[in-house]
Amino acid sequence: MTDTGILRDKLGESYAKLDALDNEKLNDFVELFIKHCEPDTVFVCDNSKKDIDYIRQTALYLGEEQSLPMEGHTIHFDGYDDQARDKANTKYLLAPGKDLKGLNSVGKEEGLAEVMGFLKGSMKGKEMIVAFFTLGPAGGSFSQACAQITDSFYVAHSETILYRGGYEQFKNMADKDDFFRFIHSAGELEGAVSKNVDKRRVYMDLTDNIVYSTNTQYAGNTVGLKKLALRLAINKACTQNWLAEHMFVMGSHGPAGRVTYFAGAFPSACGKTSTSMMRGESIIGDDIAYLRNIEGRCHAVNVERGIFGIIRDVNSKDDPVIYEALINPGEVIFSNILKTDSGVFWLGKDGECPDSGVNHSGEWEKGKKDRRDNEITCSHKNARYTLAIPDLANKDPHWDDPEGVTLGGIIYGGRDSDTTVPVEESFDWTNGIITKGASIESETTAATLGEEGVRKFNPMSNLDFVAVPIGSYIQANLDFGEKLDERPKIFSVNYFLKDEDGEYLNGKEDKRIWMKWMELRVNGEAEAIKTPTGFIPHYEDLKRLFKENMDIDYKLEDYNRQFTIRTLELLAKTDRVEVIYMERIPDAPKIVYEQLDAQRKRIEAAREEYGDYILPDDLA
Ligand code: SPV
Ligand code: MN
Repeated sequence: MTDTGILRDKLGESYAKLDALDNEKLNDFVELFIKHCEPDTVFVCDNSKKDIDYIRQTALYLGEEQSLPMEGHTIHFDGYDDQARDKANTKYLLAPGKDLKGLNSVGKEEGLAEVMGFLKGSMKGKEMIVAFFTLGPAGGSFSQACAQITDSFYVAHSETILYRGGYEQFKNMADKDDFFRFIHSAGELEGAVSKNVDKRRVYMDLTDNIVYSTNTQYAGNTVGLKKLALRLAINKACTQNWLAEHMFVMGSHGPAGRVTYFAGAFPSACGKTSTSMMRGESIIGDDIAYLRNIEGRCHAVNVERGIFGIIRDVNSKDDPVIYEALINPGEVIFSNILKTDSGVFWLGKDGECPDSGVNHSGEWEKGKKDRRDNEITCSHKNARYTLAIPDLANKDPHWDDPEGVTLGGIIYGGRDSDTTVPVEESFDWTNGIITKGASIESETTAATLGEEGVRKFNPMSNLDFVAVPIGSYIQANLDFGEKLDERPKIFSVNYFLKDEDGEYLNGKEDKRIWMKWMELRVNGEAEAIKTPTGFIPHYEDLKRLFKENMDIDYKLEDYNRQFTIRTLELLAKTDRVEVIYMERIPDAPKIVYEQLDAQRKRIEAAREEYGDYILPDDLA
């Protein structure tokens, strides 16, 4: 039974807001963490403008954010060693008898004792915030209720931008027990940042749909509705024949006003947001999508309503739409960039970087080094901006449709300097899921702590978030497609091919052309060349698309270099992926090996006939 005495006492004026939701499980959750974290006061956010303003103002008042000269803009700093998702300390709490086959886990009892130990008394002297959101548009088949408790006004503020308010949904819930719960405390602070990052933990309990996060502020570790909820959703989706994916959703604008919808999964910092924000197309979401079978067709929604995007290299040339949103008035939280008296700066912004200012390392000047003698750049490579999609000029008219949009295509991307072509269509759903999605290897980036540039296996770009054994997750993807009457086509893209001198083989905006080609393929309006690994574009089609869309004369020589079938590298990749499945994925479905083996045989046969490096024309 909930102790309404302690709730009334700590919530004060907020009590009526919680009471109106009439939800015993929610009251118990709030009470438990009031007793455990010992906040001075508790604020309940009912998603009214007044409450959202209070959260924003308090983030400023407490110094978790600072205001900037541009109207609506604020800046937040995470601690110097708290700049990315902490994969090592993000673990599933494993109930006795459960086996997650290699996923990072800790015994439930032991893990709970540890994280609850860190949370004990963690809100003394602070105010606790209780806030409600929904994942996916409210009211449709996709929507998932969530309750967040946090002592960070920056986290709560971010959530009011990134997610749809859920207070009303909590009032009208059909099943009052069906909500995800997130408890976060930044822990002890030093200035405005988490002091004890050595005690940073993100522990997830899949049985109770609750996530515990502490001693961190970086949004990927703290904003419950983002990557923490994705893990809970993947677990739920796998048992209910839907998919929770690390995907953008966007509209690609084809001939005669036609719009074809695509979802795309790319590892972090591999061009996912900039693809979804591409010039000339329209955005629905940039990071997380749910996919459902609705009357035999694949529907997708953006789980979020905002973007927490990487700011590095966002400039007027490469990302004009985002850039405009970042240099004009409107609500934006910048994190971990450089603040100066004359404005803000980040790596790759238009203009010259100032010599000094304040950044995630404190007072900064050019050449400053950290404790490990590494030069500190003006902004962190994983520095970000947070803004709302409804504020964007290029939002798709269907961005908030309760039943989502019907997908024509699914795209898998990755950072690959030497193996796969810039764009390729798979033979069919099964082939695409296995040889494109489940075979992604991507060179690591600054979005997670650790070394950069190492080729890492990352099935569906979702490895960091998969909450069920990988084999079952792949099987769930296969089954999902199997049950559709109309399947989206599956493509791979690679923006990161390099030549022998390490120069990129493609311009940053070439992806616009790959998108146009995929749009035509989905609608049966372009022919293709069959390779051992799928279908690639004809030169003439790309030449026309480059001219029409970008006024570029695309050279045959460039096409040949980009679309050469690199059989040696492809064979090596096929072998590497097979070994990974054999060694690390004990529950891999048999079809994985069958598909990889068939692919190897096709590559070998082509190699025998045409040589190690095959020009597209040889296969046409
Ligand atoms: C990513 O790293 O994939 C992101 C940002 O989208 S985070 O919130 O850190 O997950
Ligand atoms: Mn992401």
